[in-house]
Amino acid sequence: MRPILALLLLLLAAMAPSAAQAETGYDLWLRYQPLPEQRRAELRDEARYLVAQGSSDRLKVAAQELVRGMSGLQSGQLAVATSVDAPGAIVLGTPESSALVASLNLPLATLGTEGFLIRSVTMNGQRATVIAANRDVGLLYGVFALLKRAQLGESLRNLDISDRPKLQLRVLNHWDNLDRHVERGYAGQSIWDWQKLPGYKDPRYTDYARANASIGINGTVLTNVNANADVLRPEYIQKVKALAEVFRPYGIKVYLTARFSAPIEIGGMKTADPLDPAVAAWWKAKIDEIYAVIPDFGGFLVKANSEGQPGPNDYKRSHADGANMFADALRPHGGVVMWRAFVYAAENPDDRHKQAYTEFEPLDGKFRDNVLVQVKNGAIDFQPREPFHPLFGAMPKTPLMMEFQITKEYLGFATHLAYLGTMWEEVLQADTFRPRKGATVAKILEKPVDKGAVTGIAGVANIGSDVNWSGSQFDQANWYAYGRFAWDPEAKAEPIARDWARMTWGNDPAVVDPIVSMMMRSREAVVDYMTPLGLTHLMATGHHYGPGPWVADLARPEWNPVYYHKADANGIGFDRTASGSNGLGQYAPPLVRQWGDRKKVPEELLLWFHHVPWEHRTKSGRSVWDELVVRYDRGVDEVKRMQAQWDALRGKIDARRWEEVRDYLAIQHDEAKWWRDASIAYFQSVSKRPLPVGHAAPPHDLEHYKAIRTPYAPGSGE
Ligand code: BDP
Repeated sequence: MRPILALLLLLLAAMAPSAAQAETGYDLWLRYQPLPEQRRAELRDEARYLVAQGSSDRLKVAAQELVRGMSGLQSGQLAVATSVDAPGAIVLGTPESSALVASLNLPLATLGTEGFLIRSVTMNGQRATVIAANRDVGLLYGVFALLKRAQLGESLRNLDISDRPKLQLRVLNHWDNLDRHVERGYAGQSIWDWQKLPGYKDPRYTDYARANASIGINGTVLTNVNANADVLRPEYIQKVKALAEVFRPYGIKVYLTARFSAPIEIGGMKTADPLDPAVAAWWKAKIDEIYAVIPDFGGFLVKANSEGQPGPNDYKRSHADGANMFADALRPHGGVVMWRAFVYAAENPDDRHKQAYTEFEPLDGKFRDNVLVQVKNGAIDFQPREPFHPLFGAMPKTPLMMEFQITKEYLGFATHLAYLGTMWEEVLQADTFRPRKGATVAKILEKPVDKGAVTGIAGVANIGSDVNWSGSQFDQANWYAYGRFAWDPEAKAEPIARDWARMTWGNDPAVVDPIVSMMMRSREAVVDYMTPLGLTHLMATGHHYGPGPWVADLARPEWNPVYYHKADANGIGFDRTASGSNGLGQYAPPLVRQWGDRKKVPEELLLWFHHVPWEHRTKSGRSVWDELVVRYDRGVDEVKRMQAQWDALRGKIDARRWEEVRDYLAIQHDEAKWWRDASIAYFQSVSKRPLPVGHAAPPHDLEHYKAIRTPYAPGSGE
């Protein structure tokens, strides 16, 4: 072949869109790849042109996204028109912005400010699809809903869809520092390039906003809960303003973390006492200053008197005193305070599980109405499995906000495939029995405590500067699922996984089915190889990378894994019943009865609530010791199964993403084995029992595992 021709062919091959093309994961679930030929032709007929009526920035970005998405899926530019005079129009507008929409008299009254309606209609005698909403932001959500249908290869005919979010504040929490280090981040540096802001607005910020809008996220806290007061300085407020401008058309508000001692650190004051009028005045002036620059600023997230952060307790004031000071200054601007309930104190010898409840429950009714108390899903700390936090249902007069951790600090960082949708569904569907049976965590979050009271949810982001955004292809699913649960806390993990898989990897069932099955079993695998049967917090010190169940020498008792498992020659587990710490007593009576009984407690919570002898019979008939070993092995085996399923997808998925996942699964397998071997070696040194038949001894002795050091693992020094 002549060289010129060869070069030309090479160039053409590089340009041709195909499944074999190297995808990086940057496009997330918004890939808009051409659909298969037949479906593409149908879609061209269903969506032939766009008529967007209105002039706002939000309508503009909604229209842009629709054109971008449909053009990609149809493999041809979607036309834009000003009137409906041929079949196949997509009409976009609110009754105020669009005469066409107004003429239809659509039932929009129940859709609120963020809901939308999509309907197949006849307009000017032509077949059309209308996307309508009360406000422009609803149009954006409607566009993404229609695009999702199209991405899934579903028909756009005979549609009658309406939807609205069940929670008002659907927020990401970035644990990002101003030097771009992300606390517990496994996806590179912070995406906020503070040094180049406000002058340079990285286009990535827009893609971030698009991705978030596509799943209904409407707020983002830009900075770490372990806060730095510098972000409140005027030059940083300008940088925050620049981000707010990028996000505004996408319906996303910005929030910041407020360092409680900021009046001292950047205000030159002697005190940060919330009841000192000069302190309150300083915050009021600061808040007024922010709103003068960012009129739709969302408010503050505050971590106070927790893990060394300053707070109102430093001045013998309560959390309510602290939160209310901010709330009063924010209220005139419509801002909120998200006040974290994640507190536990070194000086407090009581079970860590109990401390947040003990401190916050008596404050019910004492917070201003623009305060939300933000509660982690479980009472300890984002572990692979925890029972729901006992505060849910226990503060009926206070808006409680759920806090999930999307970044997998305790579930294998970026490399382990662990779909968190199943964990979140488990927590959200848990029955609190408060005030009565059926009051699930989801229902408590959804129901405003008062008419007009605010509701919300927060997720600790797993987003960074990595090209694939989240550190791994599969961790994108957790960002996606978080948005879906934030929109509808009663959603189900399986269909969410399926939607994500189809949009991310393609609609071929031979690809989707194995991926969904891997995802659905993945979190339980992590539980099995890290913390089976209700064990918890056995990770190595500081960075939490790898096992450390033997650690017993840290200053604070509750920093040591031995505090959580309490294994000794007789048995294992934390007695939280009335004979122990009575942490269980913080739950409603039906749960106290069920979980307090060793025979009735779900086995996955056994060692969370009970200290049982090693020979305690589990449901399988095996002793708890044997069952522990069986579960460690089950976890490792599950990872092997995932590897086999993934291997079988070779060639069905673009090579770069496939190889990345293959390599990550290999790392996961090695680390699952490390967890299993080290944990068994340690617990056997305590239980002094033989391994059940058919289960191999760890290849090394305990000293070997104890000697493993990974001082530079992400998270060291945090
Ligand atoms: C812990 C993390 C720590 C966070 C803390 C929090 O290890 O980095 O600062 O949660 O939520 O799990 O405040």
